[in-house]
Amino acid sequence: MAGHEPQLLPTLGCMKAILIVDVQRDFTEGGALACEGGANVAGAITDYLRTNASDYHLVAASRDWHNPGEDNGGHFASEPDFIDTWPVHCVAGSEGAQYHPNLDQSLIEVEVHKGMGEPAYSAFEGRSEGGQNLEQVLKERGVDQLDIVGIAADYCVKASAADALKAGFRVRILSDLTAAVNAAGAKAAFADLEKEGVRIETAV
Ligand code: VGL
Repeated sequence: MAGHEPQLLPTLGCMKAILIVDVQRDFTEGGALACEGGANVAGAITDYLRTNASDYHLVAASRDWHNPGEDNGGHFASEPDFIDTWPVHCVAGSEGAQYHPNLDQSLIEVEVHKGMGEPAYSAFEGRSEGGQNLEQVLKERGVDQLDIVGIAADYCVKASAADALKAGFRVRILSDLTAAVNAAGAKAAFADLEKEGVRIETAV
């Protein structure tokens, strides 16, 4: 019998990646669309990744990357409502679009940009340098579980988690590694996502 045992372990279906959503200067204190606690979250993500790197097959990140000199499909407004319209933020190549300095960007292996000429809350709307979308990037690497952290909990983290579920990933949000536009909005978003099957946990 022993001679008939397969040489390779069966795929156990636990190839895990982490997605860092929009940890950019403009979404942190002093930025155009500052979320309270954003700078701390950037540092906490760095600490978490340095300690837990071996848990992850892939570290991916998204950046909001809007076109200069236009309203990006109505996403920018001079009198924003902070629900559907926003002040100018994360213009491609600008200082505000940079990763927050507390985030160690050397830990990021794949990046997608989103929002070029359009509102794009979900990282799954983004493209890598090679033109792949995030789902393709993750599935090509055999990833089936995705942890999500970043900013803003109630917008881009929420939309990314919903799309990750739709794409068939097992999804977990590490809530203490997120910052929100509106804390009550994030709480409601997490409650909705939990009902859909997203696990809401903490890193520490
Ligand atoms: C975001 C508002 C507008 C986000 C992006 O990254 O969550 N929020 N654009």
